[in-house]
Amino acid sequence: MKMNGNWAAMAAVIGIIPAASAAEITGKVTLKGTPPPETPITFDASCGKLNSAPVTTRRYQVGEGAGLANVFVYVKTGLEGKKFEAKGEAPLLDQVNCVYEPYVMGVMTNQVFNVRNSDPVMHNVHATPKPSTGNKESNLGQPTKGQVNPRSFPFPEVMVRFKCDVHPWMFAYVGVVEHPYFAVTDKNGNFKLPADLPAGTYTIEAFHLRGGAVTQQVTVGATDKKSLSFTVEAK
Ligand SMILES: [Cu+2]
Repeated sequence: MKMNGNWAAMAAVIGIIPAASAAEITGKVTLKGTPPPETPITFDASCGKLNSAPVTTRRYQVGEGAGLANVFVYVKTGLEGKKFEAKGEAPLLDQVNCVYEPYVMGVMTNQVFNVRNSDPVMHNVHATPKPSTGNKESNLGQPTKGQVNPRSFPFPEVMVRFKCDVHPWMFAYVGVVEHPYFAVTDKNGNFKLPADLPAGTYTIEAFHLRGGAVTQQVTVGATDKKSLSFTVEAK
């Protein structure tokens, strides 16, 4: 039996070396009730050329099993006093065919994310944080296709609204928190928080722009895997 190369892996499996914290919280957000119908977007001439199919607002995007998309799920309390670094590539807030993509995303405080114009028309990226948070309003003209500008926010805020001053139908929302333990639900309402969550007791909030916030408490050990269900009511 070969020992050297596999020793660490074997030791971890049989529990000699403690595994790194790997609590994992996944789950699903479902919508209860019937949401109001979405509003068709009336584009101007230049944006209309980029959109051959009809586009609507994205207030309630509901998938399989009443799963609700674009819910920002994050650890609201339980990580106070701990310091975290943002990992991986800078997130991207794109503008594609005169619509922000994604509609909802998350970043850490002070994490640089990129804002891109992928369209052959001018956009004006206007961040409108709540003044009480300490985050600053900013206005950024992006006249050129392919233009990329970095942005960041120093203070937590769920959510910072972005609008476009050229196109009044364009909105996006960025959740800013002090740690990396957040996710946005996919088209079927599923989410998965990053898998290296420290053991602890947490308040998890599922925040939907229209339906509001739902919270629940969860306690996870270092290697626990827990699945949470949230229900948001249509308003
Ligand atoms: Cu625009």
